[in-house]
Amino acid sequence: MNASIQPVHVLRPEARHLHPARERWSVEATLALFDLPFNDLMFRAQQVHREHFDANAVQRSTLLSIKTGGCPEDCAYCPQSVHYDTGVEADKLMEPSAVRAAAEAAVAAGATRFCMGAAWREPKDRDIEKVAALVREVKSLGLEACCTLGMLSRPQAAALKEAGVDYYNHNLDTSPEAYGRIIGTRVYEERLQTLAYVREAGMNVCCGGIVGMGESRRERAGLVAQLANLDPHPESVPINELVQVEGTPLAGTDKLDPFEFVRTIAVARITMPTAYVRLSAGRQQMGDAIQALCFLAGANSIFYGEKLLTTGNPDVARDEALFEMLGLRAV
Ligand code: SAM
Ligand code: DTB
Ligand code: SF4
Repeated sequence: MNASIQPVHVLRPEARHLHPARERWSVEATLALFDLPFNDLMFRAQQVHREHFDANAVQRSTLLSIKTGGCPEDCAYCPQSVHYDTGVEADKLMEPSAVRAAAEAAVAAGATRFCMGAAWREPKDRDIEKVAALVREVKSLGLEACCTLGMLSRPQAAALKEAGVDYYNHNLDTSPEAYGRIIGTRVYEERLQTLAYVREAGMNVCCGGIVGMGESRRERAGLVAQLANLDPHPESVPINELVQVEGTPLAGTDKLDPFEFVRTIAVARITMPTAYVRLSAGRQQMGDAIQALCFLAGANSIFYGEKLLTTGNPDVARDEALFEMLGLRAV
C-alpha cells in the first residue's frame, strides 16, 4: 500500500480542547485516496465496507422540515436563508399532531429514523422544550429520532438527549479553508463546539457536508479529513451533492463530475470505517447508475421520501424499484 495514504499523528494545537490526541488523517493522505485510480479506490472502499457492514443493507431516514425558512444565516447554498430570494416562505414551528402524522406515514413507508430539521441559527431554550414534545411523538412510534436545529449550548444538548434524541445532525459542510467563501455569519470553530456538546451529551453525531459548491479536490479532502479526525468519528456522515436553488448565490455553479461525488463517498467510507455514510441531497439529479456506484463505494444510508427539507427527493416507488434492481435490503 502507498505509504502516503496511511493515517498519521498530527493535532492542531488550537483544536486540542475539542479533540484529544489520536491517530488522524492528514489532508495529504486523504487527498492521496482521492487521487487513486477509480477501480483501486472502489476496491479499497468495498474491502473496508465489507469488514464492518452487510454490503447489501441500506438504512433509510425520512426528513421533515419542522420549521421552514426565514433563517438569519447566510449559507450560500441554502434556500431557507432570509438573505436570498428563493420563494421559500417562512413558517412557524409545526404542531405535535402534524409531526406525528408525518412520522406515521414514514413508518408506513418503511423508514427507521425520522429526522426533523429547523431553519434556525440556534434554537432558543423555549424552542428546545417544544422540540422535546415533537421528539416524544416520534419516539412513541418506535422510530429513531434525529434533529438538526443549528448550534446548541451545552444544556440544550443535554435536554435533547434527555428528550430521547438519538442522533443530532450538524454539518461541517466544507473544509476550513473554503468555509469563509460559503458562510459569513458563523465560523468553523462554532460548528466544532456544538459537535463537542452533542458528543458530551451522549447523542450520536451525524456530521457531513456538501460537495459541488465549486471547491477543489484538496478542499473536498480537507472536509473528509476534518470529519474523520473527530474523535470518535461521526456515527453518521451525510454526503450531500449541492442542490442548486435559483436565487441562492451558488445557483449556476459548475456541476461536479459525478465520479468525483462517488470518490467522495469512497474516501469517507475508507477514513470512517464504522460510520453510516449517507447518500444525501442530490439523488434526484443523479440517476440510478451513479447511485449504484455510491452504494458500491460504501454508502449505506439514504434519505427516503418525496421531499428533503424544501427540495425534491426520489419518490418511494422509485427507490423501492432501485433497491429491487440492485438487490438491496432496507434496514
Ligand atoms: N439550520 C440548521 C443547520 O444549518 O445546521 C439545520 C438545517 S440545514 C438546512 C441542514 C443541512 O442541509 C446543511 O448543513 C447543509 O449541509 C444541507 N443543505 C442545505 N441546503 C442544501 C442544498 N441546497 N444542497 C445540499 N445540501 C443542503
Ligand atoms: C443533511 O446533511 N442533508 C439534509 C439533512 N442533513 C438535514 C438536508 C438537505 C437539504 C437539501 C435542500 C433542501 O431540501 O432544502
Ligand atoms: Fe439556516 Fe441551516 Fe440554511 Fe444555514 S443551512 S441558512 S443555518 S437553515
